[in-house]
Amino acid sequence: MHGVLLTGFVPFGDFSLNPSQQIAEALHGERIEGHRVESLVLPVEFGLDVESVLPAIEQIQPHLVLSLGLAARAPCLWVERIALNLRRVDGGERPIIERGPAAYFARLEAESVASAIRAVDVPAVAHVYAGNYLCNHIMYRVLHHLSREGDTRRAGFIHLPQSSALAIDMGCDQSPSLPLEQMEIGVRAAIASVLCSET
Ligand code: PCA
Repeated sequence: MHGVLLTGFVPFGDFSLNPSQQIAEALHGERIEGHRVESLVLPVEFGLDVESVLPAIEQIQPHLVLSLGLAARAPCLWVERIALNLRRVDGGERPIIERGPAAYFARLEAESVASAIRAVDVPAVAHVYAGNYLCNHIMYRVLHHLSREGDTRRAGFIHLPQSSALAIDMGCDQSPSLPLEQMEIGVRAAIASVLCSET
């Protein structure tokens, strides 16, 4: 098992851009700590997201699956600790996997990854859980997939704030933002820290 599968999402809702897509695309083909990054951009639609990720995990057999998404209210990069077995549906919530485990911990040390991101001067913290929308869904489904295989591969999720360009496009409302280049540096450092913690 070698390489990194890095996923991002297309823009959704009122957002014209999604920094997770831009960073996934920017890092595609790059080598980090000797591992090639393969990127995949996912639709923001329950079901279609996993339809492309799970086969890619089987095909690429990556050592690390890192997913990225936009959290417009995040004041910095959030390295998510937990994915819940919960998804948003019209008027409520329901389990992602009926009778599946209530939650999975990320297969990375969220505190150390956040600290590695801060070490390159990019604000980041470990954050409790990834919400109840697509980001939590992809994180839960990837962790569930890896647990079913009983393998030791690493996987996790990082939520990104708005990029500066997106914040400008949104009319500079109250939401925080960071320059895209800074977030890209942070994501690269996050990947390197997980890969280095292996060797
Ligand atoms: N953010 C959403 C879904 C896609 C994305 O980039 C989320 O936080 O669930």
